[in-house]
Amino acid sequence: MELRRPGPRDLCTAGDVPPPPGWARSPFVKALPPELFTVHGSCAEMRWEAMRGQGRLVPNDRFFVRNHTRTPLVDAATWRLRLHGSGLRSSPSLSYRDLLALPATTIECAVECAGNGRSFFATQQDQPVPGTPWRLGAIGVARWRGVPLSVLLHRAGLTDSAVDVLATGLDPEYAERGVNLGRVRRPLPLAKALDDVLVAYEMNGEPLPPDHGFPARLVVPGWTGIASIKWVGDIEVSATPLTSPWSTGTYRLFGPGHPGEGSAPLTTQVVKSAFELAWNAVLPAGRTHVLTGRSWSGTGRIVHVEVSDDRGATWRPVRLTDAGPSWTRWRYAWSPPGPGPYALTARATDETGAGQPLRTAYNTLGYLFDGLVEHPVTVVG
Ligand SMILES: Nc1nc2c(c(=O)[nH]1)N[C@H]1C(S)=C(S)[C@@H](COP(=O)(O)O)O[C@H]1N2
Ligand SMILES: [Mo]
Repeated sequence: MELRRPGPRDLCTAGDVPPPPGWARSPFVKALPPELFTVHGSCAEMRWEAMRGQGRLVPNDRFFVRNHTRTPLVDAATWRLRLHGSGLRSSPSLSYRDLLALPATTIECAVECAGNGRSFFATQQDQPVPGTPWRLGAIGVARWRGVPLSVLLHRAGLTDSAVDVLATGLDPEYAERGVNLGRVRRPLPLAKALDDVLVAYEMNGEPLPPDHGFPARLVVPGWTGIASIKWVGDIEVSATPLTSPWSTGTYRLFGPGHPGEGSAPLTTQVVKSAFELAWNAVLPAGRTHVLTGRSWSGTGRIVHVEVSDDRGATWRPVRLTDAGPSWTRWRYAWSPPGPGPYALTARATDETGAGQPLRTAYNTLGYLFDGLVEHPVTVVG
């Protein structure tokens, strides 16, 4: 299998990862215009105002990117997906054409980084944490088409003793503080792997874009984004439990209230809400503004959303305009009482009763922020 090198069109952005020799400086392939994205090193955050007027799905050109290093350009003609391990009876190796010939399904689902909302630990809770300082734009929803992972595993012959499924990406090895952690990989328990996980090769009706995992990636519904391994080349199925640095050293909750080795590895996402509005938006006074937004959860459909413009003193229910399997869109006609600075807050509840607390319980790596976000807006007379 060969990795193609980016050409001259892959111009330099704000990448902070030294590229392998011969590679362009940019960790990304797609264009990241500033009206659609905020770039944080090798990651690109979606601007929420870019979703106003969009349908249910986040178009591929504005879907956030979370790269540990850089987007590899994988040649589909030589790519193979290898399945192997002590939990399988055979060790098949599939080509891109083999994958496309298998029974496929399409799902609408979110990919959301575990660190989405992380910056609010520092800005709202006075609890600075390391890591990419996302606001709320480390989420995207797409229609993913691909082969259920269960189909691939059953065809390869699962043994009765199989317990864990470890997918590994083809992007460069990742080093942290001088320690090479190897290729990005993370085990999934067999039950989840057989439930609703997809080996996706299409995103919103197009072949997966390079930045989102071409030629194939996992899509793990409801779970933190790290489970959805991009550029997958290898899937190990094991009869003994597997770990990786992404299931032991990170993507757990660490800190007060958690054991020294951290919580169990993160699985499902939490409840969040966002306005489709620029950060520090300026709105004219003396008018009603139709505010639009979305709320979502990794554990169930959103059933209720309300909005406050006075830091939670009073709440008003919003109109849910379209409740889908991924996120729920809503709108609220806001008549600001007068000019001045405001903090707009939305909070949602899902069908399991999970909601959004005033503050998120602190954890040292800043995961699973579900607290109330104060979105700053200025109304000018
Ligand atoms: N191989 C590989 N897979 C990966 C990553 C990565 O850096 N390398 N990042 C993970 C993380 S942390 C997230 S949040 C999602 C982001 O998916 P996206 O870039 O398509 O939005 O991909 C996951 N899969
Ligand atoms: Mo992530």
